Amino acid sequence: MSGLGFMSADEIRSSMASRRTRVVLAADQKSISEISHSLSQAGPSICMLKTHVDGVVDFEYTRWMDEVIRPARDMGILIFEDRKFADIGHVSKIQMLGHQRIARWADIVTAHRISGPDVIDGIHSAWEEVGRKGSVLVLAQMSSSENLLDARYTEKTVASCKGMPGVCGFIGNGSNPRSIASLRDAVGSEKLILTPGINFDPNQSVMGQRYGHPTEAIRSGADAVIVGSGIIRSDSISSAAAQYANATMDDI
Ligand code: 5IU
Repeated sequence: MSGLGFMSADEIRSSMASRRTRVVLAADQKSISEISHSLSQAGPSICMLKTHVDGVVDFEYTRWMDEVIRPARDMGILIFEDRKFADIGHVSKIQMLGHQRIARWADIVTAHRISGPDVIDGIHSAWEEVGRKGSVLVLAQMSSSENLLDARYTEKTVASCKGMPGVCGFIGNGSNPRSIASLRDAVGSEKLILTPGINFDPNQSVMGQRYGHPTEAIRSGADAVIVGSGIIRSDSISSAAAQYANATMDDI
């Protein structure tokens, strides 16, 4: 459907390879300046910046583009808005083009499979409308306790989405190496697996989050790990980011 095509898993893999890190920074912070600061500190050690733009209390489009998006692009870092679209295709398109103008700056967005496969078309039709291309990561597992994405849901999600050109991969549960390995078996080698629920210290988890180790996650089949608190809540964002990056690249 998209005249511009899609951003493929291979394009994303080569972007990650050129940066020599498999860390995605989850910049779960409430102001543009905090996110911009984390990006400037962690930048050399990350391959993607993951945002939750609806949590940014002082969001303003021009500042967002100038202080977050442009610096990330200048560093060759992909922008990943973790919006978790879940509505019908048409509404997801409207949301991509809404006041935050996600389609204009995000290279990758997340979506649930729950509403049907048309959510993927809705998202791509928004990118097409603004003359850009991107890709969708579909939630196949979650890291939070007692979530409802059980093995059967995971299997159906992967089976129905792994052949879709507009899907570059899946989100898996980084807290459990066995879950990642079984997801990799189902996904095969072409599509990406990114895993949140990653921290050197499992005791740091709050509100039902669960954590696994970054090296274990990569060894079990993840292409990249998503790290928030482990980096942004540390005393030195730059050295924590470098430590996580090393744990995803060393001797693996
Ligand atoms: N995130 C999860 N678990 C999931 C999914 C997304 O933690 O299953 I899907 C997001 C939430 C947060 C980041 O933005 O990944 C993890 O942050 P911490 O490393 O601070 O737990």
